[in-house]
Amino acid sequence: MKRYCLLLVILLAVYSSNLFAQQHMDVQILGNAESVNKKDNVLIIKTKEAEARIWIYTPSIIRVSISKIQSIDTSFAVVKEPQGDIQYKDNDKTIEVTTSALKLVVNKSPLRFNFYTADGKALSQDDQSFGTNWQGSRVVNYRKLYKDERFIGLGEKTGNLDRRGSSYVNWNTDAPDHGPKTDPLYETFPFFVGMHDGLTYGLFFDNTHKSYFDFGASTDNQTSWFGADGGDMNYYFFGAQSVAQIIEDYTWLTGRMEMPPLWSLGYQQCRWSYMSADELLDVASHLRKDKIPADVMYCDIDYMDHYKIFTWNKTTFPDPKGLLTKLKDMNFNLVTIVDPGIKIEEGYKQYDEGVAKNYFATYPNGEKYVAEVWPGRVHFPDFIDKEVRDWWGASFSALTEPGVEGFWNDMNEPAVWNQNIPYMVKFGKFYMPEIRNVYGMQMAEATYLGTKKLMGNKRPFVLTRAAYSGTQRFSAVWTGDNSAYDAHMLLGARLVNSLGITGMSLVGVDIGGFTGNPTPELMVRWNSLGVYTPMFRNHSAHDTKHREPWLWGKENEDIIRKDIEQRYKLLPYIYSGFYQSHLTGLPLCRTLAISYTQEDSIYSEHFQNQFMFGDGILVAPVESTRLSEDVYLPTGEWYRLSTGEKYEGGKIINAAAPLTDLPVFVKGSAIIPMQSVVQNTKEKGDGILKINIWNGSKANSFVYYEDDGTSYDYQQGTYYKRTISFDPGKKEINLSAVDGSFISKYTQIELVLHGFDGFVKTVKVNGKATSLASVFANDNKEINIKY
Ligand code: MIG
Repeated sequence: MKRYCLLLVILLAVYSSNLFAQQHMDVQILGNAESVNKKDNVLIIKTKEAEARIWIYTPSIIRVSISKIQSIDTSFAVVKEPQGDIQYKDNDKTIEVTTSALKLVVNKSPLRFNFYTADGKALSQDDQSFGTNWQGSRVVNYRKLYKDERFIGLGEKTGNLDRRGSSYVNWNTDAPDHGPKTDPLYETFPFFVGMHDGLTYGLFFDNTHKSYFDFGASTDNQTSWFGADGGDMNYYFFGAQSVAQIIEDYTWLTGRMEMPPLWSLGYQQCRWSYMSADELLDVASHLRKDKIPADVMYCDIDYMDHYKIFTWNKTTFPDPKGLLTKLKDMNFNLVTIVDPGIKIEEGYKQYDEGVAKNYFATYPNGEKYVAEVWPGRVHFPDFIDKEVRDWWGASFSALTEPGVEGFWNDMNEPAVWNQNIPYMVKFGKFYMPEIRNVYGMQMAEATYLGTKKLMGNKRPFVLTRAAYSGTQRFSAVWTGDNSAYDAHMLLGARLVNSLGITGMSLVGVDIGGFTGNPTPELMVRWNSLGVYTPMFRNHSAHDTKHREPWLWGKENEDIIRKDIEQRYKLLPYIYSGFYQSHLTGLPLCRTLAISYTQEDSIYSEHFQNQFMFGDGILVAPVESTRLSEDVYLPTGEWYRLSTGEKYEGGKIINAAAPLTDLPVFVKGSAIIPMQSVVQNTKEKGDGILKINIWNGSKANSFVYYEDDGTSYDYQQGTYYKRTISFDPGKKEINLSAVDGSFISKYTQIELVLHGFDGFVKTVKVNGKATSLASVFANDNKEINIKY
């Protein structure tokens, strides 16, 4: 008994000493302003614990950065500098910074940041008690949560369109088998749009550490907050009063996409893996034989020699150049995969060079970090270093020389078996947790800039799985390993739309679902949604059934073909849509929250997957098991694309949704340029551009854009651009004079009028009566059409 008691006493002692040994990480809250100074274009406010700096980037973008230590001010995302000086009023208790669009009122004691519209309406404010604070190196900003405040954004995040009541972590992660609620996934976009009281604002937290967002996920909805494990409280506040303008401002700051190669917008056929050149060519020929329009074939990891990046398997892919020539003859482009892990093997070029030049990640003592991925034991290149990026970029000659023009960057979270890269692993001077979220983006940058150099004036296509804000400058993204079930298809639509808010326009999901096997119905339905997905790729995992269009029975193949044909008909519209992304950052797939921000129904779980595909088309994704579905049509006039049936918006309608006809609607007054079916983007076609206009009560216009689809000449003015406008009041359609020196590949323009009263058979073109059918595309002067 005595012994027993002693043991108890010892145990208790050990337990309590542990308790006391535990260190509190006290919260340190940003305190009172002690000095206010302006240096060049920065306003600097010092408190006892930290220094806050304020810049005006544009009248609608103000940056605030609060740091405890003098940190290096660099960004992977931001490509712009402040455009102007900063003026401020130092009042007794506050400092006011005013622009034509925004007013920032800084409370001095304690230091809190409150944003208003220029005319004084509250947009977003610090929580007055907690504001910005620290626990050790962790920095957090608590904000006031407005009663009806909604939040959208954060890019590739699962969950609902309206993120109110949810919390998220940014920590780029390989997420196979993720479900509709899994978090985090592969990509980090710490940018959201907040909305309340009819107002809008945006906030970009440019911090690459592991970060956190909480949109009132706590009881009683007390605050919303965001923060990171390290780094500064460094954010850009956007004050534009429309979601579209906020996206335009955000992509002004973080950059916009260049024009993608036209071929990348066609149908893409992928598989993990086509195991040999012969198998790949068989599939390509089969697509042609069955007249399924297609542009792209893929090589997944098995084309390599033992998964060594920049090599080809000599047995199964013995003649890369021959393969590429055969594909080219069939008008196919090839995309090959590359992973970041470099196999540890003496005699392998990239390994030897990387070791010799010290290009790989290390432990703090300089020893190289070893991980295990597909090739076995590997080292990881330090893509944060420009010299390493240049070296990586130049290595692509092994792929560009035989003629590859597309480069798929996988596993760049980076993924390793067991997912646990020690926190002390260093990439140059950075520890892994500081740069993990930008590693994939830096690999994509290296890939894009390197292949662009190797390919001369041709546009490479780059696709990456991991990403950070700004990735749109270099690459397309896809949403990783999705699964073959309906809820995942709907999630895919939300992910694509959410990525659009954060600047990523060229986005895809694996059509059909990567893991698992879709039912034929799901395959058909998902393919029909793929038509309206910016990047249209059919892809599947090695242990699943093949997914090519002819494997679902003749009837289903016919539906799949017809849908893919629809994609090709829409290409003139889609390409013009990407031109819009290039110019303004507005994505091709737009959540309804962009244009119908104030309509409550669009945020309901039932309608949140709907989106606009470009300016004029509304798409309602429908599960494969449902043959009719409730659709919310926002305020305005709408037509069903397939039937021409007209609807008054601001209402819920029940839409027929057979597998042959996904509910797709066109907005009244929409202008949609289309073409006849072609088998691929290189096929010449019949030379007719079909400008479809749907009747409507409002005047509308559309910028039609065309260029050679492959080179960078458009940056020197070699494009064909004209504004098409429709004015129902004047009964007039106008094509502006052509801007740019490119000669359109179309020789005729056919006007196709939908929903117009009576028969519009003849029109007056520049005053002369002529048939509705045709005006000349190569008539570069203004064309005025009276109907
Ligand atoms: O460990 O390259 O998400 O698209 O097919 C899996 C094989 C590695 C993951 C990618 C998937 C690709 C697969 N990859």
